[in-house]
Amino acid sequence: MKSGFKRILVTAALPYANGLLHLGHLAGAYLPADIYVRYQRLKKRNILFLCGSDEHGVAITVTAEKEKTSPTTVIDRYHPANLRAFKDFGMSFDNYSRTSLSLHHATAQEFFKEFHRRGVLAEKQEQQLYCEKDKMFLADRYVEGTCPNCRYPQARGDQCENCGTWLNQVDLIDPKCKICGTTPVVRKTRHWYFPLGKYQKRLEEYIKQRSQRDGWKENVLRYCESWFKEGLEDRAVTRDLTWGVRVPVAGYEQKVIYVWFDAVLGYISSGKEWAEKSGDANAWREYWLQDDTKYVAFIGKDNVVFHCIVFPAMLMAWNDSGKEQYVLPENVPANEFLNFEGQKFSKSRGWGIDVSDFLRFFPADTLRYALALNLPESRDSDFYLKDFQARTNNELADILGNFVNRTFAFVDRHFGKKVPKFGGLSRIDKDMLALMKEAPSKVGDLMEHYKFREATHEVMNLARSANKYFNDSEPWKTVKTDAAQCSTTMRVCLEVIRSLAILFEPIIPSISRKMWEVLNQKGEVEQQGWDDASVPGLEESHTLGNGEILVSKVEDKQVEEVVRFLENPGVETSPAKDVKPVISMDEFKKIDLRVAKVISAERVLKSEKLLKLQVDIGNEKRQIVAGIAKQYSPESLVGKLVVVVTNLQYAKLMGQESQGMLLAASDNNDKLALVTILDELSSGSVVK
Ligand code: B3M
Ligand code: ZN
Repeated sequence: MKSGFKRILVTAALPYANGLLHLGHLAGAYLPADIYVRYQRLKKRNILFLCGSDEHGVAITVTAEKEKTSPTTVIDRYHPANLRAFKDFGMSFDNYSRTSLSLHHATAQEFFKEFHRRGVLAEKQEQQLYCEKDKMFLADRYVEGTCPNCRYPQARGDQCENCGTWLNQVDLIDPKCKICGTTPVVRKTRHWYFPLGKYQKRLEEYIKQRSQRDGWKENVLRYCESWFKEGLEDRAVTRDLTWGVRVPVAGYEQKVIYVWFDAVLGYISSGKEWAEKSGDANAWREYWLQDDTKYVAFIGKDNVVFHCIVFPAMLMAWNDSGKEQYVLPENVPANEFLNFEGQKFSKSRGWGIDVSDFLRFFPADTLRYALALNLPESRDSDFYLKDFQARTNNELADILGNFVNRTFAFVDRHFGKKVPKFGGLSRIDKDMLALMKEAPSKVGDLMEHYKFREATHEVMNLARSANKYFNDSEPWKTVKTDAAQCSTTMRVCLEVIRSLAILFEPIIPSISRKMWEVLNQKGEVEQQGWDDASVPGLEESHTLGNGEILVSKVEDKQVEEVVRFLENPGVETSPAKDVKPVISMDEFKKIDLRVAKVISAERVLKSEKLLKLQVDIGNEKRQIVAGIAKQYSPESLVGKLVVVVTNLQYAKLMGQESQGMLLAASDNNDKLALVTILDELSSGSVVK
């Protein structure tokens, strides 16, 4: 980091909560961001890492319509699922928020109101596409057509995902309504516009200055230049939709703020939420409102215009008020796209693999490593399962894993698991230590310049050299002929393992943790100092931990299994039968479940199946008739704590009223068991 900066703020694009994350997402923004942040933490920099779900916009409502459910149900399904996938992948966000929070709505409205009040926004009546059949304006993804820029046939109303152009929907060639497929007409509607054009000069200056200062990527600069060349235009920042942040202006109650206008502010809201959670509601200001913060925004290439042009312009507009001064991105290291087995990831064509599915087959770190070496940093790249297998087996297992294992096995056998002492250093030892010495600054420099592919190569190169050093030193010979030399060799090997654990931590944190454990070092590897990896740090005679397999190889049959899964995902993913559609928490909360104590039980006359129970549900007694006579004798139930649905409509079974329902589980073979409460609890306790 250049001097002058006192802290770092990192954001990674907020993924839409309208589907599951796939490997392409990881390679675009998330893995690079996480590697960068973990590296900076080891450098002991004051850093905040923010992300969250983007839960507005037509991306969400279209999915809701397709799944015949509500937008809330969609975001309540995908937000937790994606949070989980990120966690399993080892993402180390300080906060993962969601834009449906009222905290965020307030932030977005505050910006909108301020711009409106100061006359930054202009109201205009313009032509928009309107579907006469669906009787609505076709905002954003509700319309598709051919991109006027690159001729991609499925460009969306607001953006072409192929060339990244931010479109004006009326410019689409041959537009079609996404709901019914008919050709829309143009109609006038009123919207508020953000005058991007007015900011063009300042934006050009801003990008020039920052790119000189922090070295922006060529691909990002090219995108920006082409927009500037076209000339920036006013953009509508309201939409004729019901899902989103309400426009806080009289007469606009029926409209919402354009999703991109609220989404970028989601980064700020995520900071506010983080601050609230951390107990100091103002803590976010330290990062967002000081110009000695280095703000780095990680994104995929399709988001460049919003982060390099729209967001900075919005922040400039805010800062012009003289109020708080928001920090603008110092860099926007956008990646290109990752393809899967030679083709674009595509949800609609069902091509690709979700993070959560991939992680059912293989550990996160093997994926992190393979992706890190294959990041689409300057051009699109491809993920092939065969490559993944080769990277895991030939590099992670055969180079890193093997080096660590053979070193431990040797020290275990010949030095009783104790760190041997440095004897005299011969040439080859000095050379190895020199490589170790220069690694942190060499790799660190690449990290600072967002070159994570090369950084990963460099760290593995250190392991590669260490393996060669082990071979060339022939400790299996010196152990018999030159004990001091053997001791030096093994000490050097162990020191390199310690360094590798630190240097690999940003890339493969779980494997690093294991290495740290095997070395039996104090504290966590992520608490170490990056630069400490350049010098020996082990204590002589320190006892090592137990060796363990660091990396398992990927077998051919595992790859075949994934291929089979990809060909037929349904078979693997839904082992459970009778899976019901997802419901929201609100829907679940409608069911009143309570702990009930069985007071008495008897058979229902003439019925083989039914028992009639009197139960205590706290403030009242209920009679319940349940089909459990085959499994339970009446006596065995008295005194038991069971779970009863207390707000179900009463029913009559064999002439007996049942004032609730017992919860019971049954398997496919009609075996049945009552749901009971393990510990003593008072009747009427709520089950949730
Ligand atoms: N949700 C688009 C995307 O997922 C959008 C990013 C928002 S970043 C503020 O690619
Ligand atoms: Zn295009």
